[in-house]
Amino acid sequence: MFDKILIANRGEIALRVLRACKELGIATVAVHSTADADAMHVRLADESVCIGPPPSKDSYLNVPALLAACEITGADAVHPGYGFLSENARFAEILSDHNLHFIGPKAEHIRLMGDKIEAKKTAKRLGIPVVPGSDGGVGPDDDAMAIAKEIGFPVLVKAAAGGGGRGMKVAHTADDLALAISTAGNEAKAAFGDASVYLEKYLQKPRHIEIQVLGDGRGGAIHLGERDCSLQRRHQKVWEESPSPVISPEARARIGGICAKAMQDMQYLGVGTIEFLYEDGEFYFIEMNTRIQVEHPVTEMITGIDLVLEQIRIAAGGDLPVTQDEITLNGHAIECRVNAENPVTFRPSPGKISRYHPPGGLGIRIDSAVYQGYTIPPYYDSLVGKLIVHGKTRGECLMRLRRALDEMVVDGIETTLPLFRALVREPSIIDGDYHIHWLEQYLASGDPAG
Ligand code: MV4
Repeated sequence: MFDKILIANRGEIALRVLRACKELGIATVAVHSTADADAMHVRLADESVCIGPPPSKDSYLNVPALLAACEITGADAVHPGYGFLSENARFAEILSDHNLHFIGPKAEHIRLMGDKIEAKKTAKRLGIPVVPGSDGGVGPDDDAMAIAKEIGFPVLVKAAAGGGGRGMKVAHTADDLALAISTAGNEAKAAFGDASVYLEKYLQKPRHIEIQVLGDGRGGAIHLGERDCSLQRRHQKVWEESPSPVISPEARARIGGICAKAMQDMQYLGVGTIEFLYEDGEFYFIEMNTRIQVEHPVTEMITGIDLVLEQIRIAAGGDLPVTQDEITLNGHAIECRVNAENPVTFRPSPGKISRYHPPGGLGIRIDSAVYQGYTIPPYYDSLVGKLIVHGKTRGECLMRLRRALDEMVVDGIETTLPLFRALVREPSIIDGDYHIHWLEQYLASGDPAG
């Protein structure tokens, strides 16, 4: 097991990793920019190192500074959290070159899943259902029109180096195709330095269903059910829940089994999330994330498995905590990502939290690093904290969530709490009747949270 872990991240996930380390009896090193000197994880860590000024490129993405911090403190492993360097294969390799452990998948798997064309080819080869589309990238000499007509319009042009919604263009008819391909390619070249694009059948109103997997790197792998992350705004998840209101136990077992088998075949190491679009009873692979995700607590509440703790144990050579048959999915969990943003315009609202009262009671969890008097800096994401609620049923969960949202106080800044107080009372949400475009349509329809 590791002796000392450097947490190469900030905010709530840095605190989350720190908690797992403490429970494992592992010493902790916090790194922070000058803007995060008063952060909770810095206060609670055994040691802390300032790694630079506020801009991420000079601090949390500053590899030489992170390596120096490991050297100074004698850390033997690095946990990247999510975002920043968490899916940077080169960073994983550099750590290995310096005899440091990267708490994450093998670099080859990070790199493989970071290329959306290779990821899809791999998924298909491993028996994971994929969206109908081009077999690989679509180049200037390919007959893109013939491929598109084979797929059937509308088609979606996607950047190979994209992901998370970046570099996507819809071609509704043949007339739109050439422009969609050139626009997506140019934008991908500018954004990612790679103009490669591929085509997929455009699914009009799917849900976003992701499967949590855990592998030991030696051929053992399990799935931990799904999360429904369809409530998104501009590709930012807002509300995630498990189980999905529309996935049956049979569908869960089927797609979960396929994902677990694929991870066994890959000899995948650590936590991973396999993302699907789900429409008319069918799952369609779109991407795989090779990191711990923001919404991991939803799965933890349902399974009782500490995903970050297991991530660390498995990275140190440990076995899977349970067999597939030992996993039981209990009750229902919903996570609301509370952001320091105006609840109508979503304009960021950093600043000092003058009053902070988190809700409590049975089934209530707050993953947050803020406190009364804390100042949310303007340099990073606007997450105030994640309110995660568990109940025996979805109905009980919604009732508890409604009460928790009404109890929660965050003063001094604007937050998206009013949006969640409206959503939890919205009939479509109460019925679980929504898709990936529902939230943006709801927000465009009026002033729901104003
Ligand atoms: C799609 C799609 C429809 N059809 N692919 C957006 C980000 C990335 N995860 C893939 N995304 C999509 N891919 C096909 N073939 C619609 C989306 C999409 C989306 C997916 C999940 C959650 C929210 C979304 C919002 C807009 C578009």
